[in-house]
Amino acid sequence: MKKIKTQVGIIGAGPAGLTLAHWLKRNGISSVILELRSRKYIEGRVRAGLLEQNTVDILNDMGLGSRMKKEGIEHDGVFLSFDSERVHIPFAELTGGRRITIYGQQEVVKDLTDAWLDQGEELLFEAEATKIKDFNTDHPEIHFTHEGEDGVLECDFIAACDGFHGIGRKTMPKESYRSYDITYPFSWLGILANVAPSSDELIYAYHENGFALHSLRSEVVSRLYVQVDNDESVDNWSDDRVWSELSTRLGTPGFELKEGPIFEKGITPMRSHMIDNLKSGRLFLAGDAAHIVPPTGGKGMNLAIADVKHLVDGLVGFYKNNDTKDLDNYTQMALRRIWRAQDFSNYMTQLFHKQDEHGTFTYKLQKAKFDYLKMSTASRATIAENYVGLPFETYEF
Ligand code: FAS
Ligand code: PHB
Repeated sequence: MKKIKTQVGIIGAGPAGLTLAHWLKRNGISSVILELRSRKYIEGRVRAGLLEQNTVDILNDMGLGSRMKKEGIEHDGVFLSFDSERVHIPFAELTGGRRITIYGQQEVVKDLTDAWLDQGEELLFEAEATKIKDFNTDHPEIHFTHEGEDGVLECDFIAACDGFHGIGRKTMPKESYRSYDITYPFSWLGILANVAPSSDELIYAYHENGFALHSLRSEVVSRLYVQVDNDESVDNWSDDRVWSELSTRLGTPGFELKEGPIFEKGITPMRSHMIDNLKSGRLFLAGDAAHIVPPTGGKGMNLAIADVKHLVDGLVGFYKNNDTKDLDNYTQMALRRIWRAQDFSNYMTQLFHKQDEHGTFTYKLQKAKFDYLKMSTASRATIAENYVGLPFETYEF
C-alpha cells in the first residue's frame, strides 16, 4: 500500500487542479496531484481556448504566462452576427482596457504541468482516486490506485478538481446541496483546421440554419463550431458539408471564409449544470466538478481557475493565520461568480442558437435582443464586461 502525506490532496490535473497546486506552492503550502489519465492524454485534450483578463493576470502573476505571452493572441473585441447582420463589441474600449486572449486549454495544461514537474513536485499520472474518506475530520484521505497498487494520500484538505465525471461531487452528502440543470436541445460540432483564420476577432453568428462560431488557435490554425442536433454523428458531416454550412452561417457582405484541411472534429453536448454547495467538511470542489456552463460564453476554463482564487484565499488564511473565515465563505464567494457566468453563458446560448422557426415569437425575441445591441452602448458594455470577465473585487459586495 503506497502511503503519501501532504497538506492539500488534489484530484485532477485540469486547469483547476494545476493552478491550485502552483498557487498553494507560492504560499508555501504543499500538495500532491492525482490524475486519472496519462500526461500525453491531458496535454492533447482539445477543449477551451478563450482566456478572460483575470485568468491571464493570474497565470502571469504566478510566473507561468511566458509562452502564453509569446503564442497567445490578444483580442480587443468580438463580432456578433444575426441573420448575416453584424455588430462589433469593442470590449477593451468599453471596459477600460480589459480584453481576452486566445490560447488553447491544452497549452495552459502543458505549461502548468511542465512547470510543476520541473520544480520536482509530485503529480501521479494514471492514478485514479477511488474513494474520499474522513473529510469530516482534520485528517481526510484519498484512496487511489496507481501502477496496479492501492495507495492512500493523507492530507489536511481535499480539493476535488476532477471535472463533471469525477468522484468529488459524488462524495458530497446529497442533502448538503441543491443541483440545477438545463440540457440544451442542440450540441456543437467543433473542428480544428490548418488554415489561417478568416477574421482577426471571433465571430458568433445566429443563422436560420443554426449557430456558428469562428475562433482560432494561431495564425495558421482555425477553430470553428456549428450547431447540430443532439443525436448527430460526425460521420454525417463531411468536410465539404462543414465548410459550406460555416460559410453560409457566418456569411455577411465582404466576408469570405477560408477553407483548409480539417484535422480534428468532435461533438460536445451543451448543458448548464451546477450545485449550490462547494464544501463539505474538509472536502472542496472547484471547476467542472461543481459547475458546467455551455461554451457559448467561453467561461468553462476561466470559472475553474477563478474558483481556485477563492480556495487559495481560504487555505492561506487557515495555514498563515489559523483563520477559517474565507474557507467557510468559499461557497458563498464562488457562487456569486458562478451564477454570473451561468447567466451570461445562458444568455449568449439563447441569443445565438436556432431554437424555433423563423418568424416565431422565440425568434422575434432573439432578434429584439440583437437589435438592442445595435441601438444601446449600455447593452454592448454589458456584453463586454461579462465576456472579458468582471474583476474579482466586483464580487465583494
Ligand atoms: P477538467 O475536466 O479539465 O479536469 C479534471 C481532471 O480530473 C481530468 O484531467 C480528469 O482526467 C481528472 N479526473 C477525473 N476523475 C478522476 C479521478 N477519479 N481520479 C483522478 N483524476 C480524475 N470551455 C470553453 O470555454 N470553451 C470550449 O470550447 C470548451 N470546450 C469543451 C469541450 C469539452 C469536450 C469539454 C468536456 C469541456 C469544454 N469546455 C469548454 C469546458 C472546459 O474548458 C472545462 O470548463 C474545464 O476543462 C474545467 O477544468 P477543470 O475543472 O480543471 O476540469
Ligand atoms: C474556442 O476558441 O474554443 C472558443 C472560443 C469561444 C467560445 C467557445 C470556444 O465561446
